[in-house]
Amino acid sequence: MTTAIKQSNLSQEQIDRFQKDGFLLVENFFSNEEIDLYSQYVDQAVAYRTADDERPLADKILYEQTFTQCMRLWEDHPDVALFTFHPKLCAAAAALLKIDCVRLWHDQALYKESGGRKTDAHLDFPFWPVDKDDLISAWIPFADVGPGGGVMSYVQGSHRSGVTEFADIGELHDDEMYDILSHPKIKDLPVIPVQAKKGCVIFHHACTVHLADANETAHTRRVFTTAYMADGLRRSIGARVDRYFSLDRDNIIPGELVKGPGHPVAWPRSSEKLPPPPKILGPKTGFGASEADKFQ
Ligand SMILES: O=C(O)CCC(=O)C(=O)O
Repeated sequence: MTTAIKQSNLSQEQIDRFQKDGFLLVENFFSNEEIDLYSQYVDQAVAYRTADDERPLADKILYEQTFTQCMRLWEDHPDVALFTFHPKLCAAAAALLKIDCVRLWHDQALYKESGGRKTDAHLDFPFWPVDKDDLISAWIPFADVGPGGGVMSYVQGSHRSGVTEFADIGELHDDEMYDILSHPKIKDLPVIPVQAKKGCVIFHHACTVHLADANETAHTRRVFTTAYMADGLRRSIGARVDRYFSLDRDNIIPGELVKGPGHPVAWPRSSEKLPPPPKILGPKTGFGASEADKFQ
């Protein structure tokens, strides 16, 4: 833990705040030079993944009107892996979760097009079929995100409310939309908008309720996110979704430990060498389930 705190450059005060609030804005986490370099890699990866899709926003399904999602970019774009497994970022995940070892859960680009709808309020944990909620996301914008540009908001302290209900984003799972902000244990908690400057990272816990505004600007809101999980989590038994691409691919059945090529150790790593990517790739865009066949 102490090495993680040191390598992440976080203070004890920041770690305590994350534990209390369920989210943490860290300004100047990356230098402008780092973001310029990594954003080029992610832009190229997203361009490759979306090259065959010429649909205007209005022709997309509601979920896709929220953002263009490209998951597991590190697997087919080795340059992006430098970002996903950035030692300072992975150490910060371990330090904030107060654990000694984290694995990668996933990375993804979330590009909210100009005119893209709001991101409905939700928490991540019910989307991810694991038995405990020791997971954390890092939300990394490639340019300033200000009012009208898809700003994120977090419900302060909601990760400690005990609420783990599933709230869908843009009818992804065809569920009826559920306004989690009106949940009796959530409705009186403060909703905190967090404007983001280039170079910052906003961390949030898997049980923190969060949402984003629509993108009313003329530009795509380009964001990369990474999620890390405590080593030792198991695939949940009786999860609401029985298919999950990265777990099915590594033959991890309910009750088994989550590990393997799709979920390598992200921190600590004994060598500079990046983990080798899995051999089978998932869908190019979207949340996906067992859709490896769609990749080609
Ligand atoms: O970027 C967004 O609009 C939503 C992000 C989100 O839901 C997440 O990072 O978990």
